[in-house]
Amino acid sequence: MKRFAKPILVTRPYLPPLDEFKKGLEEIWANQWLTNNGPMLQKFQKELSRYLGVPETNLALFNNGTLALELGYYAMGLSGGEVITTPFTFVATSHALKRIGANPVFADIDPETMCLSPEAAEKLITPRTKAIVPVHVYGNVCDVEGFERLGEKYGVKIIYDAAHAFGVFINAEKQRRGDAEGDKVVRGRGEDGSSVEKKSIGCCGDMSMFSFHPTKLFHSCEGGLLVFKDAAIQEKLFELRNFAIHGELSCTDVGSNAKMNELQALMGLECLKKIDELLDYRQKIYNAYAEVFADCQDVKVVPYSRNRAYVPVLFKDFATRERVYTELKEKCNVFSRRYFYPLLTDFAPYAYGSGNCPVADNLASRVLTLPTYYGLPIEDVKAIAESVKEIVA
Ligand code: T4K
Repeated sequence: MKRFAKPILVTRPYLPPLDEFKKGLEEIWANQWLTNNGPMLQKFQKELSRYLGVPETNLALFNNGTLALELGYYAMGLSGGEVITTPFTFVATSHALKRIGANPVFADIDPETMCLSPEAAEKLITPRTKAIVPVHVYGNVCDVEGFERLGEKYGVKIIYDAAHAFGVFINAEKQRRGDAEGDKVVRGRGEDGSSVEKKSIGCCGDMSMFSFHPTKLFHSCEGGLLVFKDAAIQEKLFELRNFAIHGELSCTDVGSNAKMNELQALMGLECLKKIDELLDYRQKIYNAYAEVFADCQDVKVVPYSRNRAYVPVLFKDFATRERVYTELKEKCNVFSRRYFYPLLTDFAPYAYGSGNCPVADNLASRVLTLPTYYGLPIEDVKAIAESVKEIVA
């Protein structure tokens, strides 16, 4: 079992070449403009529009994913209503609902994709339901067609937490919006990781949120992006992210300060230049883990992430998962994470939903996410996988 001299963390952020970043800093210095819808932010928005194939009118950038969700939920009118969501996610998905006075209702997940199950969600729809919030957890794609059907049948909004799904593209013909809004077809990746012509996952449903936190495969130091179907909502979102003030004399709503600043936008622009390489490297890491685990019955690699944002593996039971987590740390100096354990319903603010999601409960107790990031040597990946095999043997 290999013990690494330096700790191997579950993830490390990609950092662009410092000289390139400095050129951008010089531009910011020359502009003497640091935030409040500056030129770097405008440039970032344009580049994201091009990369995702979504018109600029259907995007809004924020200073982090959590506030993007909060203001997105608010703008979609979810306050005071019930919202069906998954307990198998990061707390931000639900915190943002609670903070605008919406009530999260937890439904179980699909045993394969680990994303919210449309069938389980449908059983919980009531006249008070205003929306469903599925999460493309780990970059695994939800049953977007199933949720589209629910949205149409019950007249509820479908808002995706796509925090993990930047760089995920799905079949153009499956997109609700098709080519009607002039979306460009851009480079994406298929289920086997190959490059294909597809369109952004962010185009599904009424709204999607991508997180640009440094623990994500693509980041802007901190940041969040909303992609929405109805361009008319953009003005409201721009208003809400800037206190809902208009000039010096008017304020029309209870807005927040959720503006992305110029340094964040610059980091995002520099990382975006490298996105294909970042995605390709993650695929190589995934392949290396999958190859080592191929002959091991006791470790199941979850294969569904399209962007390989995370490498989740499942063990036969809770005790084995806990042993692997601890021994990797203590014997190998490798820091895996138990994303997403405990379930949200095991946390005090959401304990009212406890016990209703047996599939999520089971998977959360057996899952571990292994280190993956740009630059993690493939031989280290193989050594980590071999250690895991030894621990479970
Ligand atoms: N929805 C979902 C489904 C999400 O997963 C998230 C965030 C959100 C919404 C909200 O989006 P944001 O508001 O964050 O944009 C992390 C992240 O803080 C969080 O962004 C992320 N999900 C969540 C899944 O993971 P921690 O507490 O696990 O992060 P931390 O600080 O322990 O970092 C993880 C590893 O990365 C550590 O080993 C250290 C390393 N690291 C971290 C940072 C920040 C670095 O090497 N460099 C760094 O700069 O929550």
